[in-house]
Amino acid sequence: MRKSILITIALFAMSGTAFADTLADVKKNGFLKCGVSTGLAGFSSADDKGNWQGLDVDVCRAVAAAVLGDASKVKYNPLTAKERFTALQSGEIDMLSRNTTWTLTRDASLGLNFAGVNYYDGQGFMVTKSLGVDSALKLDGAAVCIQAGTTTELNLADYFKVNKMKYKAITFDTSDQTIKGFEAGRCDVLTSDQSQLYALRIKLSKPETAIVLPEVISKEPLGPVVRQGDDKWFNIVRWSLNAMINGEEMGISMASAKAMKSSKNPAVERMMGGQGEKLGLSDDWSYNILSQVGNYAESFDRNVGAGSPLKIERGLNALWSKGGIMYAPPVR
Ligand SMILES: N[C@@H](CCC(=O)N[C@@H](CS)C(=O)NCC(=O)O)C(=O)O
Repeated sequence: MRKSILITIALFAMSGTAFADTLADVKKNGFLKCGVSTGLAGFSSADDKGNWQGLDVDVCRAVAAAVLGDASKVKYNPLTAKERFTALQSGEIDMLSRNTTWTLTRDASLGLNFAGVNYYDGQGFMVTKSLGVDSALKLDGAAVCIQAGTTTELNLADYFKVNKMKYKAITFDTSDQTIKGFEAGRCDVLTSDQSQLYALRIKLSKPETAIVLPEVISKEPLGPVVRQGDDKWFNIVRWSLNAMINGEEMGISMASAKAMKSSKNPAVERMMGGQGEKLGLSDDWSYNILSQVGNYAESFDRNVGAGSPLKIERGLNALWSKGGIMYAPPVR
């Protein structure tokens, strides 16, 4: 009995692998189902009219531009940290682009694959100035506001253990609840990925009353995720992101994309045509990304960088050729 159940499960899994064709599904639907956060400024958040924007949203838009020729053909599905992987596993979404950290466990035991990194982050702490603490090492005994189902929970436990400190976790489901809990004084400190601390701080009624402590206690490479067993789709998501990063390196922007189409530079020529068929896409896949969504620098700037309220510096997320570690393999 048990054996037959196992065989059934194995066959089911194999058939899922053999027949999964997310590209065909997306084309048939005429839109991309993209999993995002429930609302995190700069990364994925919706305005009053329900228009989504952010660095993670731009990865969804890039994939829609590559596949459907139209960056606006995306249906956004807001997900909490706890819900996100199930939504992808069950097929409710075609891809996840939601400040999600690439780890061994997530890559190897959830039936999912990370297609790249669109933001190199690290976990930090935010406190009110009035707490009078200038280092995370002075947080022994603190009550900590944190979000359930995140790597943040695990890193926090490790950090306090290694430094022989105690803490009390006050757990929430969404970032909105977490920041409200912090503002209401439910905890002494809020911990999350550093970029998110800045995104949350601007939601406080008096942002200047809170400070981010200097310690960065983990590596949080954030990136888009797809289901295992559909390599064609995996490649499309991976190379849509790579097109944005390579676009920055080659200086191809929303404004210059059209003119760059007739460039005689061989690398730019390859970038703007001749590669689509290998990915199962039309030849203007990358032109559609760069002309409609823009390159990585443009997306970074308007969503989280100098042109946004967050004003995050490029830091690690600068191109490898400019002192950062953002590096995409070549289009050739
Ligand atoms: N990168 C970490 C943390 C991700 C996470 O969900 N962080 C919260 C902390 S603010 C968040 O972004 N929430 C957005 C939401 O509630 O939808 C992970 O992948 O586990």
